Amino acid sequence: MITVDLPSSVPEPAEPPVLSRHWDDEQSWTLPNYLRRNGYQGLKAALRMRPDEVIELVKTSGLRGRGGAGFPVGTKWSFIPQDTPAPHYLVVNADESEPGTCKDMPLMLASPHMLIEGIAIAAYAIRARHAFVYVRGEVASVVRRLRAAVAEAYDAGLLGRQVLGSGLDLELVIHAGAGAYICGEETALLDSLEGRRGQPRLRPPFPATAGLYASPTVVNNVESIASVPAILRNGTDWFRSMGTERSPGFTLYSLSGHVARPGQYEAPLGVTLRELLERAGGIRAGHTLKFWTPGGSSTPMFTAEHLDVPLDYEGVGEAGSMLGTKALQIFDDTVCVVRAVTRWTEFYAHESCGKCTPCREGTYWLVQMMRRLESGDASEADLTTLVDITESIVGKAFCALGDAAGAPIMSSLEYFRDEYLAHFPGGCPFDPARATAFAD
Ligand code: L3W
Repeated sequence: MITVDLPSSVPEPAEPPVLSRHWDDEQSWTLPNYLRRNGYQGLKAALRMRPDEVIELVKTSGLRGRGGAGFPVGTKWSFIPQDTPAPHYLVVNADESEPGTCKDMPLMLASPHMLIEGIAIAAYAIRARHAFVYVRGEVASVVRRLRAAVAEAYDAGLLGRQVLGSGLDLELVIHAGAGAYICGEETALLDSLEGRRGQPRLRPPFPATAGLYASPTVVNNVESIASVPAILRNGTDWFRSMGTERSPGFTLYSLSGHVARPGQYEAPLGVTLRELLERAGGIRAGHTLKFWTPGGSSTPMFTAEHLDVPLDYEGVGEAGSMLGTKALQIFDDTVCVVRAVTRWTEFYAHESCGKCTPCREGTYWLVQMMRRLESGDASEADLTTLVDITESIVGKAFCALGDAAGAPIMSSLEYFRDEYLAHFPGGCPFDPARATAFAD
């Protein structure tokens, strides 16, 4: 084993990009290249502090979870009880599968050591000796990249016994899932990691008190953990100088669909879609924005009226949606909203784990109704039935998947009820054969 000699640090600008600054560098993922970019300096700083001081620092930074809920990261770490004999675990949720979300995978491909460094800091803070990264099973290239980086880190003394010569012992396992959306739900993920079929557990108890193997467990998203090293290196004022008061810092937004340059855009929290679209070259030529999602299909949709809503947990929340995973799916005027919502609904029905009746049966019926509405073989009364079914799922399902299935339906009805009505009789007005049916 060699123990790595950390080079002295280089100054860092107080503006994004932070997470994605080096994505385009040649071989950005190797340990020597990461070390040249202040790599593992955050861990070195953390190891000079007491674990509770690290938790306090992350709390003060205001970093909020980047996986969908925006829960404060330091607060979650502070929930881990310190007085139990049970081992503590850290689990990174890398099961990114929310429709439109494509930020964690490129982050892990380009900067796997940023994640590993964040894991070592978080494990030190919560006194965990074992950590797991639960990666979506389909992305074999990411699994290979992570495993190679973990091997480099062990060889360099950045994982294993006495990390960087300190008292921290840490084993890290990269675990590939089997491609189920439900395993992105933290308790289903834990069941799957334990070798069972991935289905959500009743909460409480939350994982912080009874998680993996019924032991205190922190489950954090990839981007949340990868944001921690820069906070340790640069301090909480630096982090708080970006973003907004209650949603500080920088984050990765995934832009997909009808934009000129789709991709990942790192920006401070509180940026607007209008600003992001300027960077992404705007809506594709000759078309206008019709509707978009702020955080994947699980969040209620927005329209062109919402171009200036600040994309932070407050702004989006006040406008009636959720920031979610910050997956901005952009749809222009050529898209039939009923068709888009039908596809999303089919996704939720397919991915329902079947554990609870409202979601298992309800999403099946939603698909039947949406297909009927799309085909035009329906009447206005069917819209009432659609709402009835949706309301019997939302808030009554075992986990957030049921609520998610209802979000695009209810929000599309709010903004585009006329477009639903224009489908019957006869079918989709966007069908070229009926192109004049919805001309205005
Ligand atoms: C201890 C308490 N811990 C809350 C913890 C809890 C969790 C975190 C947030 O859903 C959302 C969902 C998706 N004691 C606690 C506590 N915690 N109270 O805080 O909890 P919660 O319940 O607010 O959210 P959640 O269940 O983690 C996440 C939305 O994100 N989403 C993302 C979907 C992504 C996937 C995927 O990629 N596969 O599913 C998009 O919008 O709908 O609403 O850690 O333990 N008193």
